Amino acid sequence: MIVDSKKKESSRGKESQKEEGEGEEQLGFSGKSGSNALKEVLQFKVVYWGPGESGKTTNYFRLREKFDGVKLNKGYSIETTDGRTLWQDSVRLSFYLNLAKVKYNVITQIVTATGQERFLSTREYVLDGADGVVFVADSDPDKMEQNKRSFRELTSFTRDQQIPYVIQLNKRDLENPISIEDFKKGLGLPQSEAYEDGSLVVYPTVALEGESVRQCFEDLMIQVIFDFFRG
Ligand SMILES: Nc1nc2c(ncn2[C@@H]2O[C@H](COP(=O)(O)OP(=O)(O)OP(=O)(O)O)[C@@H](O)[C@H]2O)c(=O)[nH]1
Ligand SMILES: [Mg+2]
Repeated sequence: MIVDSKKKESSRGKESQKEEGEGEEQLGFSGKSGSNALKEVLQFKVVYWGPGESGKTTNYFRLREKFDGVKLNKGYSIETTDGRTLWQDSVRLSFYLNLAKVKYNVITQIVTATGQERFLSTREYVLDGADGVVFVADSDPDKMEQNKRSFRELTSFTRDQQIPYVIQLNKRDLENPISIEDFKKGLGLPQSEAYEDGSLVVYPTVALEGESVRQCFEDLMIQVIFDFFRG
C-alpha cells in the first residue's frame, strides 16, 4: 500500500490540488469525504523539527496551502521581526483516509518547533504528545554540524517513546548541496534508498517550491496511522 502511494506521487510529479480525492478509494489522503461510511475520527500531532532556518516554517506554509479547504482553523505563525520562529507555528488539518473500504476522518495538528539554539526548553515542550516527527535538515554542507546536533537532540528527547519519524533533506535547489550519501554518513543512516516498508531513508525536498513536501508528510502519516492501529 505504501508503494502504491509513492507511485501515485511520482506519476503526478509536483503535487496538484485538483487531483485530490480522485481514485483514492483504497488508500488515499483526500479532502473529500467520498462514498465509504465514516468509521472513526482519529487525532494526531505531527512536529516539524530541525536546525535553525532549515525550512520548517516553509514546509508548514506549503502544507497549509495544499490542504486548503480542509483546514479546521486558520492556524498561526509567531515570528521574530527577522522571520525566525519565536514560539511555534500551529494548524489543524482534517482529511479523509480510506483504508480497506473503511473511511477515517484524520485530524492532525501540525506544529513546527523553533530551531533557534537559545530556545531549547520550548522545543522540548513542542514535542510533548507528538505522534510523529518530520526532521527537516539543511542541504548546505556548512550546516552539517547543526543538522547533527539537532538530530541528536531529537533522538535524545524521543528515545524512550519510539515516535515514528521521517528525515527530510531540504533545500536541494542550493548550488552546491551536500550529497545524499555524505548526509547519510554524517547522521549515521543506512546508505540504502528505502526501508523494507517502502519509506525512504531520506526525502530530498525543495520546500520553497513545495516539492515533495506533501509526499514526505503523507509517508509519515502512513507510519503514524499504522503505529496507532498496531497499538
Ligand atoms: N533555497 C531554498 N531556501 C529555502 C528552502 N526552504 C526554505 N528556504 C529558506 O530558508 C529560510 C528559512 O526558512 P524557514 O522556513 O523560516 O526556516 P525554519 O526552519 O522555520 O527556521 P527557524 O524557525 O528559525 O528555526 C527562508 O529564507 C526560506 O525561504 C528551499 O527548499 N530552498
Ligand atoms: Mg520556523
